[in-house]
Amino acid sequence: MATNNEMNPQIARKLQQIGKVFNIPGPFFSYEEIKMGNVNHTYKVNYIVDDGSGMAKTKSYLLQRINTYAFQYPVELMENIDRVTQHIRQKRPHSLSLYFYHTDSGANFLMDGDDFWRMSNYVPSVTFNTCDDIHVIKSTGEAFGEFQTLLSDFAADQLFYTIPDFHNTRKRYEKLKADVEADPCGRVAEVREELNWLLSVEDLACKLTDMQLAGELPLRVAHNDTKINNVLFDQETLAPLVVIDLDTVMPGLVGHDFGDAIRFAANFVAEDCPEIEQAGLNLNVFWAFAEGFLQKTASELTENEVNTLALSCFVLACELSTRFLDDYILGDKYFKIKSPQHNLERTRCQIALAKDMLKKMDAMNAIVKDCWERFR
Ligand code: GN1
Ligand code: MG
Repeated sequence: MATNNEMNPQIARKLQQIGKVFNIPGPFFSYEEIKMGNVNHTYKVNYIVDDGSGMAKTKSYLLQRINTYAFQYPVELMENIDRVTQHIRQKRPHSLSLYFYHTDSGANFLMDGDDFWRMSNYVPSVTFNTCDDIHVIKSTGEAFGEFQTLLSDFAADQLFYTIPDFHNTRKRYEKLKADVEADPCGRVAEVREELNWLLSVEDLACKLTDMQLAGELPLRVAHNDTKINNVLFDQETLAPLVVIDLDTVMPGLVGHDFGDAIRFAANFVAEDCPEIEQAGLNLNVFWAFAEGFLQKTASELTENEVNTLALSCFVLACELSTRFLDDYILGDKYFKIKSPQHNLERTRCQIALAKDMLKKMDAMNAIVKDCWERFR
């Protein structure tokens, strides 16, 4: 935890002021920045409260500054989150859930100049960026699968598109091509190899989008950002507690959630690992996640959905490659970067993973089919 000496007094003052607007009781005493997530800024803020018997204890909350370059409709986004969290709380009243605090005027956000803030409960937990414990992976599959089924009776048309065309792979490619033409930072010459490979697989990478537009895959309420670190686990039992990061909960395909989870969790290395020769699909992890996910969802899936689950992993790896590469070409405006080549390294790692998935596609399909037959 940040001590007073390590805290930036200006940030501390700002976070304290925001806490007041959300009527958080007790003296504020510290904060720490949580450096997970590539888009929003997150702080854990700590207060002193009475434990009910006159003794002081610490209570923590999460304060987040939403990146409004990525999320251009933050008010609508927060409305989605209120609806979705309410729906989940009604269906699972005794489970731990996310709660966003409201201001006196009833808003679950605070606009402070150009900054857009929100505040939620803090759940003591562990998260994983990489994990080869197959029990944890299977639980992650169950958690995201259950998230889908909890929302399967929620009217998708009540949700705003917080980022329009978020998983429209065709549009991601079109944007990449247009930005390559413009080449505003002079970086295209250096990325020709990556670009050519991505263009060579364009039709396969856009298969889900094409099928969706042709009405061959149903729209559901999807999480749309199913990295394993968006599931919080109990520190002792490692049971999944709650799915977080609801910014992109909106209509989507089941393959978006399955594919994104796999491309993150089942890579042998982190998604931005520069040693790309080590990147690839860990079939054990794939299998464990598929078991958990299909156990929860199999009975609701259509045959087309099942037949495209393995492919969706390749699709999501390619789609994210186009996004990382596009951001590199535009001068790193969207994703937070830790080094000048970070977005290019991310691109290369996702491409290496996608190539390996192509080699393992038959095995991936066999696993999905077997799970579906057992759990449907
Ligand atoms: C972003 O910030 P985070 O980690 O929740 C991004 C995802 C990408 C991911 C890649 C809204 O997610 O789509 O897959 O980075 N979220 C948004 O790490 O663009
Ligand atoms: Mg996210």
